[in-house]
Amino acid sequence: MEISDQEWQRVLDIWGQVETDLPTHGQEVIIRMFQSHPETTVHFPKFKHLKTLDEMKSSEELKKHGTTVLKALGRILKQKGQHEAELKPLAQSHATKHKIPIRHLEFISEVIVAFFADKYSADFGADSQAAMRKALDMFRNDMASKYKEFGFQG
Ligand code: HNN
Repeated sequence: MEISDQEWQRVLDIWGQVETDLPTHGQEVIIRMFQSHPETTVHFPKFKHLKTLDEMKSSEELKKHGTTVLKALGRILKQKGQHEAELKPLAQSHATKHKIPIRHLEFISEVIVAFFADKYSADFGADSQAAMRKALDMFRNDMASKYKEFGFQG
């Protein structure tokens, strides 16, 4: 899969806005994922007690986890595809320890694009959305290959 310099630029431009407040963005991504795909909550025993939207919004732990996820994703995206070093440890833990199906990585990818499109309607138009989709597709494909190296079919 080829991602052009211009496409990477679009991805990193929107990421610059996301990075102005990672905790708020991270919180929203995790909550949207839990709400649209409740099966993703099974990976998080520590969030099981969060039943309502208000409880999710008040959870500092959830916010902290959202920050962790977006920080890791930002580090990966900034490598513009040369992300082997960043990806490998994450693929290992998500394959062998957390056992996260690739389908769940797809859920969060959809959530990220939809949320940024809602929040940044002026700066994240169709071309930027397409570029972000390509970058997240690449991330997922490379995670899937690494999963297989670690013996997890994903
Ligand atoms: O690798 C690690 O285990 C370190 C913690 C971590 C990081 C840096 C996790 C993580 C955990 C461990 C949480 C803890 O120990 O507090 C768990 C249970 N993840 C999960 C579970 C599911 C999950 Mn993910 N992660 N993560 C990261 C970093 C990045 C990251 N994780 C992701 C998804 C979609 C899911 C399924 C719901 C996920 C993504 C997309 C990313 C961004 C690269």
